[in-house]
Amino acid sequence: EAAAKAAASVADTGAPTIFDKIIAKEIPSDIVYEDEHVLAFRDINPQAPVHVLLIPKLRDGLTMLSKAEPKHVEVLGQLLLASKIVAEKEGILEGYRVVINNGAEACQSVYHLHLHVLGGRQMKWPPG
Ligand code: DGP
Repeated sequence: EAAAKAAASVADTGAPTIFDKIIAKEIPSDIVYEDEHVLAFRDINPQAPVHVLLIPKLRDGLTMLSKAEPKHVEVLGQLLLASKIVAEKEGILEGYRVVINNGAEACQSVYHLHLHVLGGRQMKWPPG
């Protein structure tokens, strides 16, 4: 938890993130789904049997959801639609959770918008 807190305190500087290297395939990732606009790969620190991260290939200022503007509407829709494709591929269509952590208080640690697609176990509510 201390590590998560430390990571979450990283500010939104707009600097490139590790996800740019994953998109460029400069560092390996376990890719689940990819199309022209989005990339889905397994989280390195899974919190459920299925834990996939879904990101726009072009960040375009979307370091975090709170930076969303009207010009992002299309890619935001593409991400939600792709989350269904990921859930289908992972066999969890009947129950899964989609999470976006926004900012340090929500434990965001990577400032490139990403959806967490979680499933494969009974999820709890409220989240921590
Ligand atoms: P968040 O806390 O919402 O910013 O989530 C960032 C997630 O990114 C976190 O669950 C761990 C994951 N992550 C960080 N670095 C890497 C990496 O190099 N590879 C993969 N596959 N996941 C990563």
